[in-house]
Amino acid sequence: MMKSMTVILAIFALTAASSFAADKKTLSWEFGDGQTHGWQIVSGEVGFYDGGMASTTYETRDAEQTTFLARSPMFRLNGGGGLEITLKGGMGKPLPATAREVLANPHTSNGGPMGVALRRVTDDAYVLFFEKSKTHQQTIKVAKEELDKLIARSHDEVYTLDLVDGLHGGWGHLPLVRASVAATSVGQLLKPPAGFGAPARHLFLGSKHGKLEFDKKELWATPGSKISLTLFNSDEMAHNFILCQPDDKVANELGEYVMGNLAEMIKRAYVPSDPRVIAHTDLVAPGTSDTIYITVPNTPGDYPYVCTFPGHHLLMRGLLHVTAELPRPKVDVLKPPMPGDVFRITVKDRPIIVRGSLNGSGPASICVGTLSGSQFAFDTARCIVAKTWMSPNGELVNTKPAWDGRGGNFIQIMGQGRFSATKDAQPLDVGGGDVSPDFLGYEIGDDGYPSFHYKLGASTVLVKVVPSGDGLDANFTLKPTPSGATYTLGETQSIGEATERGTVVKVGTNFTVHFKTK
Ligand SMILES: [Cu+2]
Repeated sequence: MMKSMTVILAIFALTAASSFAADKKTLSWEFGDGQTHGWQIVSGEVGFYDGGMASTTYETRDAEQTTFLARSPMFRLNGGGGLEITLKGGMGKPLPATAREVLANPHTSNGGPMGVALRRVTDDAYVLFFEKSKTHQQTIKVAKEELDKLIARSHDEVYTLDLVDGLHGGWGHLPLVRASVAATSVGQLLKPPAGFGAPARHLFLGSKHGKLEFDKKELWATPGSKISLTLFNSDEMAHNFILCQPDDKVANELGEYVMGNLAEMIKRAYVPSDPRVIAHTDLVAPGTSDTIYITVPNTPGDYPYVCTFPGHHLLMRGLLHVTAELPRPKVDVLKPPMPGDVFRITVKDRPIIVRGSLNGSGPASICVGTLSGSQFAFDTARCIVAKTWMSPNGELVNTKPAWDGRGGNFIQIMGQGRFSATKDAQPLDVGGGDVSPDFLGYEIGDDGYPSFHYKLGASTVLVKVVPSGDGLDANFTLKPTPSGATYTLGETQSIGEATERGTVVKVGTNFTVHFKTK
């Protein structure tokens, strides 16, 4: 009886902790008015474009770009619904696994990552990431059930939405038109004390309900850095967090001291006066949180943390790893929250364009799915049709390997291969010898097919590939007409009467190379 009385007293004796009572509201942001609405510009410069928030910079196409990263206010998912993002603009490479990998490349060239991620704040992991799968406005929805899986993993996780655009400039931007998520803002819980400055990182810790465990048994911080640590308590019992000097016995010894000196310890919110205590929260009552600000020790090591509420120290503990290099977090939720067939891109009533890295065609490939099933990949670096394939059911590519590899793997063609250019092939020669094509960009015509623009020597080159007869026609326009321009035929190709592989055909202003695919 006496014991339970003291526990209740202790709860009422708490100092001012912040209540974080979860509502079922939806946080939503609309950027059509040219305001950032509390989003922080972490990298690059913000601009507003096409009804959304985007990077302001307009660098030269394919030149080095400033990586743009805009970050929403921090929030906890509240289970009241799903998540919805509306994006315009282009498509880029998949996002890496963490925000710090994005920021490690403040400049990107030849195509950077593009998309929106749900970032777990404590370890910086992109637990869900959203990329556009088409080049027009697209709304990506995540159902409540998907977000509930994240909540089940930890009630006490805090997230941001990160808008990443490493591929703006001439390639087009990635304007974020609106975003909404069933979540509760938590930024107001964080108020660094005067003179502390802005914490380099925010760590969030919670409890596993009914288990007497912290939701994380490991945390990471770099030596000497300034961090905030918030203990959320959505459990029914009071908890605290005590960070200790590296010492295997300290958690047991502090816990036992509290148990043996309850009368004294109640007055001190169960924090023993011990030189091994580096930092601690208040005793945090159910439904509240407490945030502390810590200057991380300069000495690398494993610093134990423990809850010293009587009896909790045996189970409720973990280690803060102080290391110069933060590890890549284990991200167990990588699946983009879209229908299962999203990876296999199929042509319906309009040609489809998928950009990515394709084996044999290079990292700057543009795959085009035509309405006839004759598909091709254009290698923009070399100004060539690098591959053709035939897909009777209209499938174009499978992007799943690229998703799974976070951009490190190739996308796969779907269908039967017909033509593959050799590694160094550059069939169009304007007569200047070893002149490299300079890609100026592509535009999509009213018919949905792209035309590719180049400067090659003194000429501009325009290439448009469209389905024709038993395959594809690559229509070339050269201005001014270079004297002595030639085109060397590959397999299954023809120009006029010439069909033999390796034939060098002299070409003029307009000429067509036919690729047989059927
Ligand atoms: Cu506890």
